[in-house]
Amino acid sequence: TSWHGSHIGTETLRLVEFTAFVERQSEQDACKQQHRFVHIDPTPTTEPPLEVVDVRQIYDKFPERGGGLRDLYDQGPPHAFFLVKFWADLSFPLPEEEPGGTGGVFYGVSSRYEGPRALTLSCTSKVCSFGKQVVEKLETAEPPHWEDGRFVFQLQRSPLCEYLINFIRKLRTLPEKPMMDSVLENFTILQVLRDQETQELLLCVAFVFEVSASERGAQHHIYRLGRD
Ligand code: MYR
Repeated sequence: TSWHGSHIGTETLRLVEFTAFVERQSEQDACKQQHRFVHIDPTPTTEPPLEVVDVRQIYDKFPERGGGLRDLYDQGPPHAFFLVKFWADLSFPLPEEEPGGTGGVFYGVSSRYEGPRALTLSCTSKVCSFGKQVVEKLETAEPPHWEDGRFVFQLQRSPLCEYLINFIRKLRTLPEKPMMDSVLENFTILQVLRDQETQELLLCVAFVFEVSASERGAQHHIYRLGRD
């Protein structure tokens, strides 16, 4: 069926674009320098269908019970569950904020979704360390606008939580990629998108991470989550 394509989405909601970034407003030139840690861009529809990963393989990377991944998957619908492996690009040339400096560094995340229904879209993000939730962020998308025959939902420039900013800063101080990757083995993020009024689950995306080899830039691979 049409929604079983190569993208993150169902018949009601599709992820179009996702970016986590850091930006520095330079004082001399009013221009912003942006570096993307991770990025999912609008995918061409010609790609092959997604491979399936068994959701049980990643249960222990997230809280399981009490609204965790196992409970969520039990409630379904199963075709709304996805896994994204990111190879994050942490090799940005921006200098860290100097102590006592003017700051001017912004860490943010922007995402865009689309679908046929006008609804109020809520997004819950759980940041997990060793499978335990350390941060939870609840947001509501801007009211959707109608564009080219579908509704477009945006969560623009949401500030990254302090925990993640510090995590990225510490990760960058590690000397080698294998050390960063072993820290990242225990770091995951779970996002759940719902229709705020009905609480219907529209999408659930589990994120796992490695760092990219510096010359390759950010990469990602998308899977669907299944269970037989
Ligand atoms: C928050 O705002 O802190 C929670 C929501 C985070 C959304 C996902 C951000 C992806 C972060 C990528 C950072 C790369 C770490 C290796």
